[in-house]
Amino acid sequence: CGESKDTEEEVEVSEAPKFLSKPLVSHIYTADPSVHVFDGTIYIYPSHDVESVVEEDDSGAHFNMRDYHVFSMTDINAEPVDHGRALDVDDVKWAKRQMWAPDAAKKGDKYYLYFPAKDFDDIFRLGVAVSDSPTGPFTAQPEPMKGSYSIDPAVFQDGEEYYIYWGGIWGGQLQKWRTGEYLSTGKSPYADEPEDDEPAISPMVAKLSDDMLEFGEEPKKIAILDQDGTPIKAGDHERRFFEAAWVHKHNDKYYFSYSTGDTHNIAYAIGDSPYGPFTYQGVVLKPVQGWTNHHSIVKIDGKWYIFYHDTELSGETHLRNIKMAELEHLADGTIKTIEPILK
Ligand code: FUB
Repeated sequence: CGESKDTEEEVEVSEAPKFLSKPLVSHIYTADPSVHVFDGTIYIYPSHDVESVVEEDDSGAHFNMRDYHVFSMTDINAEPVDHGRALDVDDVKWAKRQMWAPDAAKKGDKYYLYFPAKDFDDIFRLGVAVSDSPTGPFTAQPEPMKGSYSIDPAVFQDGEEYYIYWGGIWGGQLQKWRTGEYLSTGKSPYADEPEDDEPAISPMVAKLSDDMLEFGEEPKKIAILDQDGTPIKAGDHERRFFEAAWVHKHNDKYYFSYSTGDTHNIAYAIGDSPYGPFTYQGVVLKPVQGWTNHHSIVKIDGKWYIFYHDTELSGETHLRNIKMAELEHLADGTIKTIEPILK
């Protein structure tokens, strides 16, 4: 027989993080949050959205950002601290405009900021800037990464290796590189896409060079497959890759997550290697307020979180605010779909 208990069993109450589904930053507009934990501190590398005189178009010209601010949080409930301007377009020799979604990595005692921007021919390239501090200021390399194009770089560290993922269609120009050369057809951003029944445009991956400043190998296309092993088709807008690549690892599986663009989901696919192929699984985050959806997934103190953005503060698609929510991997390895709280 067991011991009778005269005291109530202690129940562990895990408190919801203070900022759950609330804007994390409200003194400036922020978007596309790439989050990392470096030496026990949480760092957020977002885009810095600004009012723009440039008219809205299908290429996203109204996302006319010109600098980056880095934020830090001592823990998941701490107020994010703005460390000021970390890099300005005027300090990047090759870049003309549109400093879109960045990411960062730490190797040794150096920090690397990866960012897309349009060059003086209005072609998106990827740049790298270096600092001794995770919050910058960062010093940009004089040239973009050799052979780089398109947008949304995301760096994933797997042991000693660092992989960079990137790409975005339509305004992100990835469809213009289908032949290996930039197709300046002058047509609409959708013009150079494959037919609906052809495989969708693939996001890209490459190992980074030892000095973290260039691709360390020939970039490879990433296959995103249906459950039956066939590539997701270009016409499958609910599931095909659009932009915002991110990779995280859980139970030795690689999770490739991304935005589906005009259907506004963050979807994910699972693979056994950082190069893929990745098999489509479902939706991580349903559409948020505003057209774009862009996220990062990170483990902090043993719990998984998704950082994302919406337009709660402004109601304008190009003036976004970053948020966070808890993310759950279910026992079968799938991710529980998150319904962002809409107002
Ligand atoms: O922030 C500008 C662009 O909007 C990003 O590069 C895309 O991922 C989308 O969020």
